[in-house]
Amino acid sequence: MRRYPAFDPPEYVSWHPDPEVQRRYDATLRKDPQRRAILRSLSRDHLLRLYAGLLRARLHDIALQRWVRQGVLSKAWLGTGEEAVAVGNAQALEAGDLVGPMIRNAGACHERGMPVAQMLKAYLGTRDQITQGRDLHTGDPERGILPPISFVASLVPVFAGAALAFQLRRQPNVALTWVGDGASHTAEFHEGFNLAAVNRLPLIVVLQDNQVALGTQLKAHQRSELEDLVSAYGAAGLSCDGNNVLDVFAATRQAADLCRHGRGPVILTAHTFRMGGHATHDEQEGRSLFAARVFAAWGKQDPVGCFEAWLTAHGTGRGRDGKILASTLEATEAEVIREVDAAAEEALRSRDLHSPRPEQALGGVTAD
Ligand SMILES: Cc1ncc(C[n+]2csc(CCOP(=O)(O)OP(=O)(O)O)c2C)c(N)n1
Ligand SMILES: [Mg+2]
Repeated sequence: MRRYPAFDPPEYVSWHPDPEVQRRYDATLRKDPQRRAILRSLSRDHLLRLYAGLLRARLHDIALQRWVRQGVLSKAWLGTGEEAVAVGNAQALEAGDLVGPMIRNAGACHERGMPVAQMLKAYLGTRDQITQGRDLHTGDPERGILPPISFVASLVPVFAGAALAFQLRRQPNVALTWVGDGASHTAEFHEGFNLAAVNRLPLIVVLQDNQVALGTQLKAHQRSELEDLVSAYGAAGLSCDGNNVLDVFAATRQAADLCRHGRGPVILTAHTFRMGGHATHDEQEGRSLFAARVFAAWGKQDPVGCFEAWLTAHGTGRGRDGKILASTLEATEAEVIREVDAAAEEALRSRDLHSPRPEQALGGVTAD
């Protein structure tokens, strides 16, 4: 992909594939026979959809960063470096499944069908979107995307409830939400997940381990392996490489399959890394938490770059026709750039035309 020196983490600016990292990327995809079978069934179009999803997530964040730099926004919470988690999870689900993305999982919103413009309008607080200017947390219930509130893990009990509804109605759907490594210590996570475990509900909680919670490193808030957590609940646990969109996709399909066969809930741990600050305001502090070599190592695992390199080397794996040419990826990228640019323009127009009026703050606060 094109790189953006003014906005990208420095490790991404002159990114090129590292042979050892790419070897491990491919080896991860060969490890589990069930995941291999899931991935073999993916068409060329599907692979390109995953690629477009990663780009959309990266460019959505770059649009936000640009606005922060220009003073349009005061700050933004980014998913840079973690795109493969939300995108791989979201694209692996079926119609009728429900997602509840936290703010770092913006990729799940657009990959479940929400126009990028709607997402950007939520950030700008315009009237013509779901929160009508009250909150930047966003979603679209009609598309099966429940907007979160800012309290981390508070969607876990809500999603246990949604999963219970699926079970009672004998609907073959799953409810999927995300918690960070830090949020896995909250009471709401425990209460919600325990309820789901006892009732074998079709709930997937993706434990997005980006190694840090605000300014606290994982090792300062977690003694055991995150994967050990699930044994306390007697539930199923899976883990995946959170920088490898195909591994995330296949693991999510496995988790959903368990849930659809009455063997949920599942904690799916995805290991990844926050390539910056908690938000744009503490970029430097975020960087000072880890040695430069840690950023360098994760930088080589850029989820977009690694997938791109894998696609051009392997594609569908079905002979010459399966290979995906760099020119095809470039054409996909050009389309996504146009889409996100147009979305940003539309959102800015809305800011001018549809700012909320002060008296509107009092309406629509409670349900009638
Ligand atoms: C219940 C609750 N406690 C504290 C906060 C303040 N807070 C916002 S994000 C955050 C850190 C979350 O870390 P993690 O769960 O690892 O998610 P990440 O930000 O790394 O994606 C905290 C403590 C909050 N939003 N909700
Ligand atoms: Mg975290």
